[in-house]
Amino acid sequence: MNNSHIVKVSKYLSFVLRHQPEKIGIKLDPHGWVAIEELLKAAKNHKFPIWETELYTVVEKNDKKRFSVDPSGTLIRANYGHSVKVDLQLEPQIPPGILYHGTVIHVIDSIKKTGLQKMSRNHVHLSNDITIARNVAKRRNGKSIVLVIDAMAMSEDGYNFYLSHNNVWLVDEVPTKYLQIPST
Ligand code: HQG
Repeated sequence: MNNSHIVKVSKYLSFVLRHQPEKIGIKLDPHGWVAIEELLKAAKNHKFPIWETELYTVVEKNDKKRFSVDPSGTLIRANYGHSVKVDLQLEPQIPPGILYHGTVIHVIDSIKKTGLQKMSRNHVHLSNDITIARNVAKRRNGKSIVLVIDAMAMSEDGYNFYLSHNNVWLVDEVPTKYLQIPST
């Protein structure tokens, strides 16, 4: 199975399991799960056939652990990154003192005004690893910048943090006062 094909399958699964399940006529349950059988059938009907072995390769080998299969082995969901409304049933957790967010300098003025917002997703995504934050920033066009978040203070002030299955920290927003923005 060649890697570029696996990347294509991963992108396709991200698209239908996070953003537009209706495009291929599937419906996620309230927690984001869908039957693997239904997903594979729908993908095939929409001219993107996926072998079951490919699907499991993507779930298991994916660099960012984007997907999970439930213990029964019959359901699949995306672990994070949704724009469709789903309740991932994550419990609030105490975050590390500091978290990072990678972005690009041309959105800094806007971030200075409104803080970090979830934009089209269900959460703002943060990392405890600055290298990961740098890589998130590099996905975008423009000069990268990494913001430092005083997660400890936010937590003490009552903001809930959730840890996704792949170590991405999720929060509803980050108001400006908790942000340290390096000068540009
Ligand atoms: C920016 C990938 C203007 C924010 C990654 C970001 C991540 C603002 C963009 C995951 C803003 C949203 C998520 C404000 C935030 N004004 N811009 N007030 N507040 N922004 O893609 O964190 O490969 O929704 O800085 O690895 O970049 O898909 O969020 O640039 O974990 O698995 O608005 O997606 O994972 O972009 O990335 P995104 P993100 P996957």
